[in-house]
Amino acid sequence: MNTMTTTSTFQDRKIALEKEHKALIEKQNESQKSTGNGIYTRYSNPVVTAAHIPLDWRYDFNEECNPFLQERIGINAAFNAGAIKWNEKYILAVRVEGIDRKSFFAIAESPNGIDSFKFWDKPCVIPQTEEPDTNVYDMRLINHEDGYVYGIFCTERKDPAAPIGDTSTAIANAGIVRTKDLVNWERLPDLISNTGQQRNVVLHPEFVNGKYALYTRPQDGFIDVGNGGGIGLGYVEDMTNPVVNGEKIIFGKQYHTIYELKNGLGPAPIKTEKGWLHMAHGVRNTAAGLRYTLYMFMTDLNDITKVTHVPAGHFMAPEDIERVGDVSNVLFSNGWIDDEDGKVFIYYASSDTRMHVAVSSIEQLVDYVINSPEDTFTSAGSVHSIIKLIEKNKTI
Ligand code: M1P
Repeated sequence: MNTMTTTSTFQDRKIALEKEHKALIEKQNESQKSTGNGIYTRYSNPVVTAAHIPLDWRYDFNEECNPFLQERIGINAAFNAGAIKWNEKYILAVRVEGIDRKSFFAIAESPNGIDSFKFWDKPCVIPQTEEPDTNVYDMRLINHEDGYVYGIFCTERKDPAAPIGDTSTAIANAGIVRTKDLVNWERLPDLISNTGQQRNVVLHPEFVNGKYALYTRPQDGFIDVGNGGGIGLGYVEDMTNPVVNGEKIIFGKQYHTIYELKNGLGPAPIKTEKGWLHMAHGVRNTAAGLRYTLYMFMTDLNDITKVTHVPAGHFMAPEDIERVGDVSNVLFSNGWIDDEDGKVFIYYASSDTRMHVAVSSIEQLVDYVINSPEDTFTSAGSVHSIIKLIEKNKTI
């Protein structure tokens, strides 16, 4: 072995890697310069990517063991993050996916919500139930009025009923953890519902008639929702025995909409003076595969089962580089932060690959949800909405 060469390779690579990583973490973000739609402003750079993962999670820095300074543990993607404001910091519970395809959660924090996201020292350690999770992903962080921060995520295990030779059919359910410090996570039993598999389960932040209210997304199969689907709502008496009762679909899938094939709630809703503000994803099929876009709706403050406003179509769809990734043409969001000054940081992932931020405000979002025309479900209806707007503009 040529010691001189390997030593210089190791040192040079270490310096270069550290420099590159530091520059990435410290890179400032800028709002996009286009006029935009007046509803939100996108920021130019992704806020978290696989390259943001700390180097010591990936490299063995002992020169004797790793003379070429090879990456020993590869990270494939960093996406679908839950979000919360915590001790004045903007926190993301990121779905980090290794090159071994396993996802796990890791906390990244930023001082301003738009850049400088830095991961905490180690990924989150999620205790197991008696039936270990094969894969976990898409955690929603909910600051519940009971004093706990809940993390509701998808847990996936191989379907024991899958025929021999079928090595991919799985069963999805909602896993539940809670914490008071975002470091120590108490695992509670997985959700118990009688409506099939579950993904995109979200806890409402307030008690409803003394009960925990959970938004669900029942589905018959692992990918296909089948006869299931839609955003459901059910009630749990005790989160340590999370049996969902009275589950009802409050927002179903519908023919010829952006949520024709399936939908699922994003983060926990935000309470506003006009109603609960919701963001969800809608999925439709195309010749190029599934297309995931984000949409918004509002529910009644006194009856959270009642949808009061739904602007037609998507609120946000993949653009430019967002269109491409491991699962292309996907926008997915399970985290937002409503700040004390009324600003809203919308954290969204593109194409199951990276995280972005767009900034809006409660005022802008409520205006959008209440004053945008609803879907008429026909082309003639869409034309009617446009003509109505043109005529209105003529009166100015
Ligand atoms: O690949 C797109 C998304 O697919 C699933 O979402 P849903 O259950 O609504 O179809 C999830 O696996 C999600 O993580 C992923 O981003």
